[in-house]
Order: sequence, then structure tokens, then C-alpha cells
Amino acid sequence: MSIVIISPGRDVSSWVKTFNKFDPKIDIQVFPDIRDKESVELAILWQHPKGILKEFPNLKLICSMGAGVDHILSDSEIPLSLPITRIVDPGLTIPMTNYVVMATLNHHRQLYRYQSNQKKKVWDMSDPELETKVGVMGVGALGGDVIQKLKFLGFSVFGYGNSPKSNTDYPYFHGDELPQFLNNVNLIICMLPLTPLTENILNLDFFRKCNKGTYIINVARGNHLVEDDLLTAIGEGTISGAFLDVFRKEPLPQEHPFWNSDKITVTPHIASVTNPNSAIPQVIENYKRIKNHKPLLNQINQILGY
Ligand code: OXD
Repeated sequence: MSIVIISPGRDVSSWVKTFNKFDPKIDIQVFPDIRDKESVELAILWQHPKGILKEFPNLKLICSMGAGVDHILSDSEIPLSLPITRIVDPGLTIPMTNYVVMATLNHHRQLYRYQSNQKKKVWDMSDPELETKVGVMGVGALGGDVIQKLKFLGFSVFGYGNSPKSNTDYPYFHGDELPQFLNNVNLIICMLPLTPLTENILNLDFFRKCNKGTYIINVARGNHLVEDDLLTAIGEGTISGAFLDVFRKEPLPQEHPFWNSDKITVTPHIASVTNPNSAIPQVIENYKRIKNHKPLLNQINQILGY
């Protein structure tokens, strides 16, 4: 009985060490050095080679190494009968919220304007706060925390998601209520799961429905954003700028226009990085649960895609 970690190109030695620390009896194999495919019952994945899971005939559970599962669901050869879990962990949630709060405050308090004024030795006290009404798209574990912390800081916050929700302590819109949601906000934080419904959602048509000068923060997936459309929308003034942590192609290619845009801030997909120490206990717990036929923690719905 063993666990396989498949995450090509990523150093997973800290994962192996941490598994050993929590439970030295668990046998861990790391792709591509697989000793015994038959013994593998649990696969931990990040950007695995598509189709590879059929090489493990006794697989019972798939775990994402992170919060997102789009990288797993894009493998059409994964049977629907195989349960998939994701990581939900304060070690992911708190850094994500801190990142989003930083990006929101930078925009609201115009840090860039003061940095540029300092270089020019300009003392300009006008308009020290931009009126900021925040819209959070995706109100799950991560988005929900962002909403509460931004509300605590005094922002007006609106939520948007796929399904109806009642009893939220913030105005919530769903499905085709997108235009009403956009009407209320001028800073949009994309925290949606990537599914066929949300892919390319941040496109020119979307931007043109936004209030003029809306600011975009994307910490979800690069494929939510049509990158050329963002540049067009910034060029025409519909969108004032963007703070982006995720891109269609990562690392962001050297020749990409985002690097040189003074309206776009680029960070290298670091908003929230899974910490094996806080994430592995739930993987071990699920490993035990699957053996004992108990309900799993943080299992996703393969049809909904999150
Ligand atoms: C994740 C990520 O899904 O790091 O956790 O993007």
C-alpha cells in the first residue's frame, strides 16, 4: 500500500520528509521513480502527465496538492468513480487573503502614485483614497475569508458565484445576475474555480460591462482572463489596471507585454503556496478514511468542477 506524488518539475522532497514525519509507516513513491505501481492507492497530483493514472490499477483516491483541481479534471481519462479531494487549509487561506488585501489596499491607497511621486519629489496631497467597492467572484473557502477580512477593514463587499446562496452577510449575486454585480463594484477580485463555465470569463465584453476605471485582481487561474482583452480594456480606459498572480502560460514568457505595462503588477503565482506541514495531515486522514469507507474531507464534485 503506498502513496504516489506526481508533480513533474517540482521539488517535492519537503512533502516526502513531512509524510515521513507524520507517519513513517506510509510508503511514498515519487514520479518518475515508481517502484511498484500495483501498490499505489492514493495519488497526490500537481500538473501530472495526462493519462498516467491508468498505470495504477489499484488507485482509490486522488488528492490535489493545492486548492484548485482544474489541473486534474482536465485529464479526460480520469474515471468519474474515483474520488478527488483538494486542500482546504488555513495555511493556504491566510496567505491568500493577505495577498488580496495587500493588492486591494495598494490600489485603494494608490501606493504606485506615491512611489512614482517620490521619484519625482512631488508632494501631492490630493485624493488620498480612491472610492473602492469590492466585488469578489468565487465565494468558497478562500473567497469567503477575503470577503470577511475586507468587510472588517471597512470595505463595501459584494459576492458573485455560480449557485444561489441565502443568508450571506454581504450582497450576493449569482449566475446571470453578473451585470447587476458589476454595476455595484469598481474593484474585482477573481477567485473562481476554473471550469468550462468560468474559463475566459474576464473578457472584453465583461470589461465593457464594468464601471469605468474598474481595477482587476486575478488570483484564480490564468485561463479566466483573456489577456489581450485586458490590454485593450486598459487602453480604452474601461479598466484602470490589474494585479495578477496567475497567467495563461507560466512562467510568464519574457516577451509578454504584461511585464512592461505600468498599469499591471505581475507576481509569479505566489499568492498562496501549499505548506506540506499544514496540508499533509488532511491527506493522511483521507488515506485512512478511504480504507475505512468513511466520508472524505474536502472532496470535490467532479461534475461541478470544484
Ligand atoms: C492552488 C494554487 O490551486 O497554488 O493551490 O494555484
